[in-house]
Amino acid sequence: MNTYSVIMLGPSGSGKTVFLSSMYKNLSTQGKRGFFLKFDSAENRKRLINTYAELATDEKWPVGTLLSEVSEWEFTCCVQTEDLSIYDACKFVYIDYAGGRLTDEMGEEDEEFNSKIRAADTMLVLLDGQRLCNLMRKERDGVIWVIRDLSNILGVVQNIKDKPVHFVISKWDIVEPHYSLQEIRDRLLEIEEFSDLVRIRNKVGVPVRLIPVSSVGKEFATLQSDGRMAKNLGIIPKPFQLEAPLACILPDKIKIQVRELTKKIIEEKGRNIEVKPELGFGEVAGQFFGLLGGGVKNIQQLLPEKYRFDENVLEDLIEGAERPAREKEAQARRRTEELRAKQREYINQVNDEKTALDSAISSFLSIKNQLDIDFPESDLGDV
Ligand SMILES: Nc1nc2c(ncn2[C@@H]2O[C@H](COP(=O)(O)OP(=O)(O)OP(=O)(O)O)[C@@H](O)[C@H]2O)c(=O)[nH]1
Ligand SMILES: [Mg+2]
Repeated sequence: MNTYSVIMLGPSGSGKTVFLSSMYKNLSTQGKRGFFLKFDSAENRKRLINTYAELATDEKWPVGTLLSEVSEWEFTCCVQTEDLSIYDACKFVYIDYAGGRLTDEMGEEDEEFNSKIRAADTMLVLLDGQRLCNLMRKERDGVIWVIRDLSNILGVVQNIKDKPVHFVISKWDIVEPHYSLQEIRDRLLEIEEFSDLVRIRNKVGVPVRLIPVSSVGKEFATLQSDGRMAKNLGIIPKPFQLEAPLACILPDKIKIQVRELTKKIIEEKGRNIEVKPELGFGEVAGQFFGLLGGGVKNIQQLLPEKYRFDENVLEDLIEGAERPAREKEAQARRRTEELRAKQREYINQVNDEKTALDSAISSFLSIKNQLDIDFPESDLGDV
């Protein structure tokens, strides 16, 4: 089965473990979404479900991940058809490290950690919403976060230039009443290390996003004046947008794959064409089709096995990546309707692993499109 891996990076307390447990709980049933996640290992399932139960019902928050603990969570993404048959589509592996590994002095180079990063398909970088609030309010904790935590993480991310980077703003429930995503984005881009990292990726066409999420939703937690996060145990958690980072993995990977293929073919053919940094993705894809002749079918055959999706799905993925991030709202809404209709079509055709994956991808595209509508500033491609 195709497996896509995500390495989670974020300092201690940024919300990685809580995010994972809540994401799993939230995505473990299909609902209208068109896919769901299941665990192969009963032990892991129990561990994550227990963390979630603790999160939702105990007075205390789940304890931080131990330095020695590296958790790899393997989820199978499944699709259930109208006659209730279930098909596996692909696997997602999330690697959760103790945040302390990034920020504490570890002595020697952590070779295992480095090789995990190199092997991952996507980087999910948690930016702590609470610290972002400190930063916005010009508080000392915000400065400490920039100098110590953010700088460390960007140091790790900057060495890896070929993977999508999803900056996930955690604890959006406590940020949202005070600041908009645009304000947070503007403030982050004032930090040179951050804006440099984004610009370098934009030059080589590697997607970078800023995605706000909340693992508990509004009203569940209240930030105290001493910085403690108190729970309101009478409130049921209503997680917000936890599916968005997962839904962006494959659309963003395809974007990189097509650009790389274009470059390779141009080189092989010895053509005197340049894949210029300022070219939009649509133009790159256009060059590509022009060089090859024929349509998406050619791309399909050249892609690595784990990205060789159905032609129509690839077309949707490419078209989705081609759209300017801030296209007109009416147009984007129309596209959502189209994608939903397609999703229903795909789900009716599922009869094996491959068609299940095609169907799951059409669900991912709907979610990604909704993110583009709700938070057009989430795509950092225009920086
Ligand atoms: N308000 C709010 N608080 C959150 C949310 N997610 C996490 N928190 C708070 O942040 C704390 C740390 O979350 P963890 O998931 O344990 O952090 P971690 O990144 O796994 O930390 P380490 O395991 O130490 O690396 C929690 O105990 C909560 O107090 C959220 O969505 N909203
Ligand atoms: Mg943890």
